[in-house]
Amino acid sequence: MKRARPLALTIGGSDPSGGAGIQADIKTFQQFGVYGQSVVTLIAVQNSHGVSDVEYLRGELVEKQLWAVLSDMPPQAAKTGALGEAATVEAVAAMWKRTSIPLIIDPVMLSSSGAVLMDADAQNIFREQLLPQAFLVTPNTLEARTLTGASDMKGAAKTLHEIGAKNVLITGGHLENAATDLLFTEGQFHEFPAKKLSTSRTHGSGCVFSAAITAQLASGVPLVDAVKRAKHFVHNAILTAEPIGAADYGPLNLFGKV
Ligand code: PXL
Repeated sequence: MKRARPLALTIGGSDPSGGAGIQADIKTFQQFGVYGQSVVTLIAVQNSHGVSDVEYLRGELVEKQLWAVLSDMPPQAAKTGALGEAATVEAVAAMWKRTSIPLIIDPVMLSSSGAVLMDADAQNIFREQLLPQAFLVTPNTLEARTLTGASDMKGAAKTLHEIGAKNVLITGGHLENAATDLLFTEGQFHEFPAKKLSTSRTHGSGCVFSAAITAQLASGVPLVDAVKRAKHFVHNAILTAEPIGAADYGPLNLFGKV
């Protein structure tokens, strides 16, 4: 019998310009041959110039969306992006105690233009209730530092693991000279080196990276292979990005082959 198409869920914010947030996640799921689902947590008003406003949806509405999806068509893997406020983090954390679906957590805190996508109260609940349920957490170097206080990436990865994340991937896109990612899994570090690309067309790259991993985990790909292939996908998507939007901070090419 033909294997059913995998489903993957993203829980995050809407980026109307289509380059980040749930829009980027669903496009990425599609490229990986996975059926995409989305639970919306907040609406960001943004384009290539940046974020000009954000409205958080009620935690109760997020909870109802989650239940609508999980009670009817549970995905094989799910990811979180921008969660906004504490009630939303609590709703996701409470729902996840009732499931065994692998959760990939992209701890989005700020947009590149500085909009608050997870407020201060939410960060504490996030650390206490959600992070311990992560199959994988994918902070960039700045988020890793904010969450742990550690400035060395190996130390930060170990701390995130001690908080309870099963696996940790610290993404290196914000490093100065290289874009080396660091994975901590099964007690071992794996480094994924890459040249840093000199472009500002990187809007949504963190979302796309974690979505590409989520899609593959939904398809049964082992973690290290999933990270390797996701990195390749993001690298090519940045390399082949077309000019979209008036400002320089444009989206990736999300039509790339896997
Ligand atoms: O790239 C982080 C991110 C995630 N989710 C939403 C965003 C952004 C950045 O702008 O707007 C909705």
